[in-house]
Amino acid sequence: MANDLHVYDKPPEGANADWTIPQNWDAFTAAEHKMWDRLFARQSEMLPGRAADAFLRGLDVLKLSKPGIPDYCELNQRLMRATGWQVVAVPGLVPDEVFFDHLANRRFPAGNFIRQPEQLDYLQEPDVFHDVFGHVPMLADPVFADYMVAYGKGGLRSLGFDALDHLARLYWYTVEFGLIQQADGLRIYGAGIVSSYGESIFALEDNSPNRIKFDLLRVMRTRYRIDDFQQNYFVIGSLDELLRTTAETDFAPLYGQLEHLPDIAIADILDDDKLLHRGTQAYALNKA
Ligand code: HBI
Ligand code: FE
Repeated sequence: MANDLHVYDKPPEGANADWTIPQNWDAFTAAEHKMWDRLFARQSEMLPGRAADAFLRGLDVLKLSKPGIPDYCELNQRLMRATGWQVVAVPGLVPDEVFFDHLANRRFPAGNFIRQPEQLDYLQEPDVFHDVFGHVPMLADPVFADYMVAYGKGGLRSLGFDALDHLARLYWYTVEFGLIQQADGLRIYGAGIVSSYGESIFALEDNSPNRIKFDLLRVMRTRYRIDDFQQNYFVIGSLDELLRTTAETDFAPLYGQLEHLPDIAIADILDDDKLLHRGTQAYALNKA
């Protein structure tokens, strides 16, 4: 499948009204399956001791170590049994309301193409490796699975509040780039990290980024970058904490508060922050 940016305002030719398409697993070439295997081998080797227990359990329960791009018929049987979620194929990025509606109904939309060899470390649009290897293992965890449903429902409600930018930051700093404090140390669970070789090491071990205890309002005020490693990571104490602080919070008053609070610049540290590590920002400064 072509690998240009798929950003449309209506479902493309051949897609369903909800933007899903058939995975058409048989159409993936041997080279595409080999690309998956190459990325899988590189990531799975470095994740023990770095990825959250829930992520590693998910890889195991879903049998993602089977060679090749996963066939969703097979994957979904295991995922359904674990948490009632399923993976559906989409051509690429889908509109926000479509995305939220899928999540609210326990469907995770996954890009139906795989990166080219020259994009091994970075691509802008989520491909099947980022979406399935990065996101789906956590969806086999019952608590995280419920968090994602709550996020989808919250997303649909936010559309009436003009609050999408704030809510997107919550997704960014948890689902994509979240860290978790386990009893045996700091671990990664965000899909953007676990699907990236360089960032998996950087997020945990580099002195550059700030590591700050997760706070819902703080996160929703914090800008982020999409072009390079993050300058901040937010650390949750447990998946239960994450689910509780979001599922039990009425976001409407928060949105009201946020209207009057300024955004926080990417690497700023506030007096109220519970800092686990004050970043040197050496990495970002070297590039500037
Ligand atoms: N579409 N396929 C896909 N994947 C995403 O992660 C995604 C999307 N559309 C919108 C969207 N994300 C954003 O609304 C969220 O990141 C908040
Ligand atoms: Fe993602």
